[in-house]
Amino acid sequence: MDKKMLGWLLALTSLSACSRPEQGEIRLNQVGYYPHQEKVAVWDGGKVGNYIITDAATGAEVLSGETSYTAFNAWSPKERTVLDFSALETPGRYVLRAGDATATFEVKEGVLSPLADAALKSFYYQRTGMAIEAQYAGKWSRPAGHPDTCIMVHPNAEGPVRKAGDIISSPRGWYDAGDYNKYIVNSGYSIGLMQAIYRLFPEYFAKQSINIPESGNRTPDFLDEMYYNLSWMLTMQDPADGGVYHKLTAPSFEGFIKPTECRQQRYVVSKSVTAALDFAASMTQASQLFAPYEADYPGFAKQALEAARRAYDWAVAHPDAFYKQEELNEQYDPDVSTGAYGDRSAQDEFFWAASELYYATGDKKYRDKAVACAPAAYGAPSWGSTAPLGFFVWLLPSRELDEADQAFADKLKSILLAYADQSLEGADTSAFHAPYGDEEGDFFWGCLSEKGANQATSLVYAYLVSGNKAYLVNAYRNMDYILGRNATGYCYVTGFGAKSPMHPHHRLSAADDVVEPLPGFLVGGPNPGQQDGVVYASTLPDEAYADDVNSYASNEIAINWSAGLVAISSALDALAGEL
Ligand code: 9MR
Repeated sequence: MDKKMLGWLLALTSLSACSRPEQGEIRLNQVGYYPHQEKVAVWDGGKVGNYIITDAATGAEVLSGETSYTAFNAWSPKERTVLDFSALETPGRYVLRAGDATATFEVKEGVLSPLADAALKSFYYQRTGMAIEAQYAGKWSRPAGHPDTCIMVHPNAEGPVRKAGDIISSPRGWYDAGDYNKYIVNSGYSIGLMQAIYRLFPEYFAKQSINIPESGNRTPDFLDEMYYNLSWMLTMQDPADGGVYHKLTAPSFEGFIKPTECRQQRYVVSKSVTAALDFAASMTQASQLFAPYEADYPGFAKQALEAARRAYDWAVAHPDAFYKQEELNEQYDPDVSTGAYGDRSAQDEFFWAASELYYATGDKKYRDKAVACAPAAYGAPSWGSTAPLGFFVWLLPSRELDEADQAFADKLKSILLAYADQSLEGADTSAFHAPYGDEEGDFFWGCLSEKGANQATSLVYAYLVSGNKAYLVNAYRNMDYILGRNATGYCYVTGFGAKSPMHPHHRLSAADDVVEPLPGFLVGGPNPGQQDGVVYASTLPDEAYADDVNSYASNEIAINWSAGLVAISSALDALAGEL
């Protein structure tokens, strides 16, 4: 081959190398962006050149730009490149093209409204003891299951009057998760988190309509849905001493059968200090929030506060009554192997309950307890860590405080803001451009809600008490992560986005005859712990996720995780005008 030909050949090869598009995938928020929201996508495939955005209908180019930065996570060999197209503010449907990939997205006012509605509606689908009718549930209608009118008092739950084997009625309420049991700790916490957000944006919730049987009454649908579970919770209090049963459960988890096919006897099981306090705190909130709705719920506000005070007093008298399933199983039959929601400290529950009771009643004994139990640091709320809900009641923007209370609230505020500042560290240059998802510790059982959503809700609170917009911007970033800008490319809410979970560990979804899972549920998310023994496609912390019905450690749904989704999607939808 002569030199000239060799030159041509070399030129040709380099030309084709240059024009070969980079291979990778685009990860973005599959639900969409508000017009004035920061808009970022991530190129998952190394470095990439420029991007272009075209109108999905006409194909006309509307924006092109250069990539912003590339980043790695310590645990992953993958390099990611961030594309910022925030300049695009005109509502519409668009195609983003980079390298060899395209992704469609939407820019829209009210873009999270359908998601916020669906997240709240997911609680309706979880209702026990009533038929879920087609006019509200469409193809997901089902007959009533678990009436729970013949519940046995477990030998470990005897009280001054009720004895082992007695039968009580404890109907209504929500199924906890993928299983069919009802747990007070998780119920109280879930309602508490959602009601904390309701308090911030009552006008937002007053307008919300989600087509449930109570939609025609004068009470916001949000409160109607809370009441369905609160009314069950009231039945879990022993009238003789005010103590609250930890859970209502079958001895073991049911198989993947329909609610109507379940045959196990159900029991109320052991009173506990954490159940009593989560009950007390959420009932106290409810007593305030339902007060304007006496016409629909006569007497409930008063009843809720009385029940709360009694449960709180029981907790004060039994501060060490922790639920210890294994120890109980050694002493009593039948053994119970369902969810434990066990805890080793009730200080955070005391702080939350006492804070709520002080706000509702002004009684100083609650204030003293709240001050005594106040934590020195802040972490995102979860079922086992309820102190943040106490912060929220002290820092309620509409609340008026005297000087001493203001000084205490200011201390809490500085603790919350220190957490918020720390959360933001590195977020601007992280691989997925969000505070969440940049640390190995961000991935565990239930992480998407307990860290992703609840860190964002904490940032929303930090924004409301400080006015610092950076907190708000970063709250939306976590939502982007949950809705698709992440390492697996899943939009982790059922029924939303181009790629979402189809096989959640959810008995109601798996045992019905509908292909699509019930919509509006946020799955647990990547969890390198893999406690379910399922083989996941990847063991990298942020990719250890399996859309597999057996994967209860990464792909279950649960009311506390839905509560996190209700909280953040509603808050971000309510605050979009402030972007
Ligand atoms: O959310 C709970 C998680 O923090 C625990 O690590 C896990 C194991 O104890 O249990 C989770 O809660 C489950 C509950 O015990 C039973 N219903 C399903 C819940 C979600 O997996």
